[in-house]
Amino acid sequence: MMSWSMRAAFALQFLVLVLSFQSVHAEELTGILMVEISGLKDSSGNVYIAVYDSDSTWLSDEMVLNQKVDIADALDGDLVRTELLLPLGDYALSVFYDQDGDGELKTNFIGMPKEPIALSNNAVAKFGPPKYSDAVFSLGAQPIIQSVSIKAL
Ligand SMILES: [Ca+2]
Repeated sequence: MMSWSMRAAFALQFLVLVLSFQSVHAEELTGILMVEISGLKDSSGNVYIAVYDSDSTWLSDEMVLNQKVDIADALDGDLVRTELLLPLGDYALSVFYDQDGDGELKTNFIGMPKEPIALSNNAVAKFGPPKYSDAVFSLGAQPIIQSVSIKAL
């Protein structure tokens, strides 16, 4: 029969094992998303990349991540390149160039963007707002690149 202290030692070892396994597991679940933006006419100011993970939050303020990117810092030739680390899963991106520098996407009275924008998969609006299902992509263990072309509507 095991003594109490032996049992405690076993329990502790098991706990350490579980915890170390979990941390390894957590690292494996982070994916690398490279975002490449073309079509910018300015080499200063910022672009914002909003990351969404569901249809119900798509294009709302409830993004998973709202990444501000300094164009001058991220410029590589004609492209703005940046790298995002995200848990593995399905995402859609909305990117805009903050022309007036207020940190927000300027829209007109019916909600149409008045600053240059791009969506992942280069999804476009057809009869109404752009759809999450057109912009969604899967981020797995292998790094992926989303190349988007920013345009004024
Ligand atoms: Ca703005």
